[in-house]
Amino acid sequence: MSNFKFVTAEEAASYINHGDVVGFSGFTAAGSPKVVPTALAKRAEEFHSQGKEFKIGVFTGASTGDSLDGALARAKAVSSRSPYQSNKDMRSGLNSGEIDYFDLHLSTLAQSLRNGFVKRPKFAVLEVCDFNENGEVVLTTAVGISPTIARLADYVILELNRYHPKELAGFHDIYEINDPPHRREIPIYKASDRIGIATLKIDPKKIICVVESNNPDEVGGFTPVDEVTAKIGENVANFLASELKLGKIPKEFVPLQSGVGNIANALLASLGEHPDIPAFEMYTEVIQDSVIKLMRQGRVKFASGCSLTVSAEVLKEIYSDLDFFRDKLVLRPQELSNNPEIARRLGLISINTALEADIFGNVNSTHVLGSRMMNGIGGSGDFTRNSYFSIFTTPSTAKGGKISAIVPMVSHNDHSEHSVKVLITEHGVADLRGTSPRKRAELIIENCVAPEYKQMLWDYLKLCGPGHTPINLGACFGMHRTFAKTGNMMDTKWENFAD
Ligand code: 0RQ
Repeated sequence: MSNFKFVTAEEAASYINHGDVVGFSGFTAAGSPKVVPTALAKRAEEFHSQGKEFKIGVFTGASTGDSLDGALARAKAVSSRSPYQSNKDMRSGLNSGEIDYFDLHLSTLAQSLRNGFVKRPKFAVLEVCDFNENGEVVLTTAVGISPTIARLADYVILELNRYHPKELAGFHDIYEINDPPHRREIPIYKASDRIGIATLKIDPKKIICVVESNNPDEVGGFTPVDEVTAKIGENVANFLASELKLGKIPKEFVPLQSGVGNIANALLASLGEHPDIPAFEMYTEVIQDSVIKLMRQGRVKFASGCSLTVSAEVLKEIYSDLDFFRDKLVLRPQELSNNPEIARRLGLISINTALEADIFGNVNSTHVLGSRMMNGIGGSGDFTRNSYFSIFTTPSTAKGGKISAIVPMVSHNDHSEHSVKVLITEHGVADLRGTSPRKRAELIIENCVAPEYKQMLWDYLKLCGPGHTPINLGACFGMHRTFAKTGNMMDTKWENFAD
């Protein structure tokens, strides 16, 4: 029997007060606590109904499930939030200005907390599947920032989620890097290297209570591959196969990083099917359904990640055959899964999704029309700048063709032209390596833009004067401004904007 105090979710939530900063485990909806944050949202609503304030600061690994971000945002219980979210209620809260949201590269959050650049959490709420009296806990489907918040927080609340089997012990590689000036190299030389320990060691005196639960991760399913995502996947796979043939990728191949979402899931499936691409390894942050399927087929040999962001069916499959996956999967803190040093050393090919790209290869991953936050930069910047080479994919249009994903100038810049090496849409590939801005513009318009927007972008280019980077300052946001006015970029008339 445990010495730790078992309490209800409501009692655990009652320790947390207005103004506190709370760090939660998890990365995406995988491994994030469920019952404590929901009880916390209820507590906030009770306070609000009595006319009292109740808001907390929230740090997580990345996005979370609805019972965390959704419940807290709907209860208006969040004063600040970082680093990445994808919940519609949280998104509304931060876009309305009600929640102070700040976005940062996911690999940097743990050190920002340690350095005191951001507020230190008073509480850490961690989802675990096992623990012992010494405070050694087994995390569940993600590691995220758990090692750092468990060490920095004054108090730790464990959410013991019995949905996850104790046998997950051994899947995690827990390691925290030293801070400067004592930092050394991180001794990961291949995706499958393990450098830490399997459990997270917490000072048992800080564990104030344990709450039992039995809830699955709230990972949404993936939409089936459609014509556009299939074509993007095929273009990426053919491009990598030809790079391999040309000797620009070592014949043993290099590990892949792939982003989050439906496109990323679909394109991995295409890579797996390509006959000229050898079985490969992943060094990535989010391990999605397609990776597990490819592992079964022997096409993915090993996956190192920060989270198992898989659908309920796929998680069941993993849990029913843990021994098969034990030597093929490892979950690490995001400080390691997304670490620039390791991305550069292993020579990752990074593949992430853009919201929009411009004709020079600058990429916007985060803001709709320059001002509305979608999810956050996530790990895309950690990998893009430090990879062997970086690829961005995007469908060439959005909102039924009313938006061209390729524009004269991005309305927000997350990844500059210096880091973006290859742009791929369903129409083709623009290999931007070693090209000038003028050449880039030609390659992108010719190869990647949707046919209905091609002439519009060629016409834009004609409006641009001389100079290293052709630009018309009056017209460069003409497509965005037209969309804001009429709801359709196709209505753009350059004479309304051009200098
Ligand atoms: O809107 O949901 O209303 O239909 O944006 O677009 O095409 O479904 O793409 O789900 O793969 O997400 C960049 C957001 C893409 C994601 C982003 C609208 C479109 C749709 C979603 P609806 P899709 P995805 C590692 C890597 C940043 C973090 C990252 C992301 C919705 O990939 O968050 O890369 N990336 N992390 O209609 C206006 C445009 C648009 C547009 C698409 N140009 N203008 N709306 N949409 N293009 C993972 C982690 O870091 C955890």
